[in-house]
Amino acid sequence: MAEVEGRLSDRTLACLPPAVSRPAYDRSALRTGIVHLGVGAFHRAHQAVCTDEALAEGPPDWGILGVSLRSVATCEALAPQDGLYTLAVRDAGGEQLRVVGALKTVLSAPHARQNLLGAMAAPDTRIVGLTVTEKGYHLDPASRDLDLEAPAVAADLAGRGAPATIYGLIVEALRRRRAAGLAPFTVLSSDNLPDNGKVLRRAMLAFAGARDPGLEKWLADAVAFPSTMVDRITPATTAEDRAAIERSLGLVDAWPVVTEAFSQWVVEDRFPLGRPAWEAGGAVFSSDIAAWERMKLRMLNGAHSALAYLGQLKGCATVDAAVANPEIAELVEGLWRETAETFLAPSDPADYARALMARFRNPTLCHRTAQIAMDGSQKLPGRLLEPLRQRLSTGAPCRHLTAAVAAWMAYVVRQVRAGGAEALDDPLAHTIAQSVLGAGASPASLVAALLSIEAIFGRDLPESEALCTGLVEEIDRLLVIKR
Ligand code: CS2
Repeated sequence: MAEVEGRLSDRTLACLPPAVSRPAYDRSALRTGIVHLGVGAFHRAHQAVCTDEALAEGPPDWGILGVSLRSVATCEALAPQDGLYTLAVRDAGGEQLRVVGALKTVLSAPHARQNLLGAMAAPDTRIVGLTVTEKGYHLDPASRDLDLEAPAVAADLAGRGAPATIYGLIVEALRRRRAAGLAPFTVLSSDNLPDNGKVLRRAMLAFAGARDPGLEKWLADAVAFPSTMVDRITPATTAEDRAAIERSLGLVDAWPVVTEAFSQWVVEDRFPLGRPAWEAGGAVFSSDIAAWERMKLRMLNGAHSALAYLGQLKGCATVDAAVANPEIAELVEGLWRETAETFLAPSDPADYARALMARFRNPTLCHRTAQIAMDGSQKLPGRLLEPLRQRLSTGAPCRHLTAAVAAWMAYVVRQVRAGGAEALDDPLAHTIAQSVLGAGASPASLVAALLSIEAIFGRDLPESEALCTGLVEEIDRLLVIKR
């Protein structure tokens, strides 16, 4: 096969095949209005695309400075491409390619902390966005309070070295703005946390208060933390995706993003310094984010976690393969029936469930169950344990929610027995592994040991006899599954 020559960049945009859409605005006029922390695939498939649409219709003030908080890989891939990358939208109808231009610059925080802080404190910057995944918030998963003792948070608080966490960076940038007489930027979380804006505000105030009570007061009075619900299924890009996209482009793109056609963004409209006209990209502004967010987090993400763990146990590597398995499909449908009764739905949950199943069946995404299975300790509480708690408190049946939690338990037991803590990709891997290895072999002792991890299950759930009995029955069955 012929080698692709040349690389995607401002200079080569004109060489793209006509079927590939490209930025419909003058990129050389872009100014940085948004600094976005966590420039992974999800941000590039979602908010950056909405911003691209807004830039095509509005002023050039909302270019994005995309920041990798830990790795250098995204920056090394995108900097030579002037921040350009391809979005491949795939469904049964085929694939549509589009080059997105909203990222004006990309940088890697570990190598450019002072530049980053300078950009966050610059007058043009009006929004600091975040997609750093649940663990990037360093919360106690059960209480959702900031863990001031998490090593990275404690290091930032003690001022050891340049700030590295979202708290250290944002609070330092806000301190500089206050000292310079500048209004604060809006802090916009787009992660899958219940009440993401409120929770981030509480954690940020706790951090600022531990550092400087005067700054905490300013933050409390002046900084807006709108809540959001974000949705677009975006699997990690594979080497095969990259090679196929390069062949279609006729140019090298070191880090394209693959996603589905569906995209949804519901945002609370609180941006004191203004915002892009994201409506152009389909964003909806609402004062009631909670209803949207509960439905999405408990139905889409809850089902995702359930099918990922059961899928892993049954040897289903991708989401579409998992939902093709009758037992997994039954679990997902049952979970939806139980969970749909735990929130006030903004639209008909049965329609929402049907649309979700169609999205999960998308055969072109190859969304890996192993990717979704990561970080279970951070994901379970909002997705599965909150609806479970609600139903337990009213005595409502919880068979499917219980089975989903049991699938997580059986999955971690299997991983730990095979490879210890290293076999788990989770910030609480060591705690989970200790519980599993310290428990006896019986299902009852495994359930008791895992349920006693307070950071995940709180103090109340282990006390529910109905839950413990249900979990023991399920685990007993799941642990004998042979792949
Ligand atoms: C998934 C999400 O990996 C996961 O935990 O459940 O990333 C999911 O694909 C997105 O939230 C969809 O909007």
